[in-house]
Amino acid sequence: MKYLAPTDQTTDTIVALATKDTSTINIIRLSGSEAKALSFKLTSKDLIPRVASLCKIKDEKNILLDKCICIYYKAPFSFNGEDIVEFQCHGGFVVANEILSLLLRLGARLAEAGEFSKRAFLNGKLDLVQLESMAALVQAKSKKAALMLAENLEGKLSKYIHDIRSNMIDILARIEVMIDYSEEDLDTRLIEAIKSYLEKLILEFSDIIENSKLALTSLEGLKLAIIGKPNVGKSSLLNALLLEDRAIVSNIEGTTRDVISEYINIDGNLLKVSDTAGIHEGKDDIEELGIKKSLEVAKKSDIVLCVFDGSKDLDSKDLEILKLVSTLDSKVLALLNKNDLKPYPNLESRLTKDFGLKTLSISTNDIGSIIKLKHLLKGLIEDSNYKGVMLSSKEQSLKLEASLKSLQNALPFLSEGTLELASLEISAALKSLSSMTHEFDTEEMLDSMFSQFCVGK
Ligand SMILES: Nc1nc2c(ncn2[C@@H]2O[C@H](COP(=O)(O)OP(=O)(O)OP(=O)(O)O)[C@@H](O)[C@H]2O)c(=O)[nH]1
Ligand SMILES: [Mg+2]
Repeated sequence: MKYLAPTDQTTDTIVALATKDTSTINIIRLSGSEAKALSFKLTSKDLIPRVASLCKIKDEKNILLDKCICIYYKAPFSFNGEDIVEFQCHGGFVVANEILSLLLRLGARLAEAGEFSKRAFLNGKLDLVQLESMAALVQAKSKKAALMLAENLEGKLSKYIHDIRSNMIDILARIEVMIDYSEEDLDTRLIEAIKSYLEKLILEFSDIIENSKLALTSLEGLKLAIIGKPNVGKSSLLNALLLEDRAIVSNIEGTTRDVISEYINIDGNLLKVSDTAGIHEGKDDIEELGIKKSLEVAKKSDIVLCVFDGSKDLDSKDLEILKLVSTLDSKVLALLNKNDLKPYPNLESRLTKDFGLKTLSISTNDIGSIIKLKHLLKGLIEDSNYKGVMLSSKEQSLKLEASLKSLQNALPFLSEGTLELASLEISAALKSLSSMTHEFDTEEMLDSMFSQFCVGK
């Protein structure tokens, strides 16, 4: 990768604990021009780059603080392009803090939040996309999101943006040259080629934005709501999914009054599951409030499990709920519970054919059907076969949307031959796209223009 700026040897040497002090092993990171010299004061060892050395750490009074593994990364071949020394010391509260204090006494400064990464950005080691991906990776609550973020950290999205930027710069340079031609001399084949490239980009960008939606939601963990009329077994289902008696279960209608939420892990994907109050005509204000809350939770959920009593016919309450479900944007799965009882005929086919719902027959008492349900949920969470580029933050999504909009605006101007206006829109598209990784530099466009064309004017 191109370096934006050479490593600034005059920056402070910063230090921080990279792990929680409750870990069994703690890592202290020291970064900056003095890192190597400071590590020598602690270890009395001339550390060899990228070699793990077992070192005794002693303080100014020669008191042994710890025996730990030290690794030296020589600039610029480190995470942030500076000299870095990592101390892998013993865990717990005391040892790491003693070493940290010693380094501070010897002249290092406590790093501010994100300062190691900021230096990585300033030294051209990571672009904005990679920084955002790294920050999100630490927080990711789903396997799919983590895999996608790891790819972006490796540079998948950055490369995609970089390649399109180069093409857009090239297009802009060509348009700038054409602007000076008279209308009759316009290269219509070139304009057509530019139009079809922009149309392809518009489709690609829309696809990326659409396919990134679920991935972006799954960064925070998906939300699942269990809804249905009273007594169908919603709370029993929550307990079965959790493998514990979290919610009160009884055959009295309206047992659950408030929303109960717990997290479950489905094959590496964290899912926030909410059991809700049975939806029906409430008998009192509190029940009404509970039902209102249930509906709100259902609306905000990514997945809704709509539970029915599979041993009984659908009644007016079920039909009300089915009407509600048809208005939701969430993925809905209809569960026919109590399949240990005699099933009501044709219920499954009615839900499938008349209401277009995916169904599963279960019993909350039967672990086999809960495993089947978890399997189906895994499919819903990881449903897309999309293998293209994924965005790793909502900000990136907004920037790509802005770029897409400008490209759409450029098309009619190209068709009309009003190239100045087309150029303005493509520049705006380029600017939005560029801001995803780093700021757009007009010099780049000029370089491209002057290097490729003999303008001669
Ligand atoms: N036979 C059978 N009974 C079940 C099953 N699941 C739940 N039940 C029973 O159905 C009754 C209602 O269960 P809950 O889980 O409290 O139902 P709910 O939908 O949460 O009810 P509300 O909180 O009142 O809305 C209880 O008596 C459960 O034991 C099942 O798979 N089979
Ligand atoms: Mg309940």
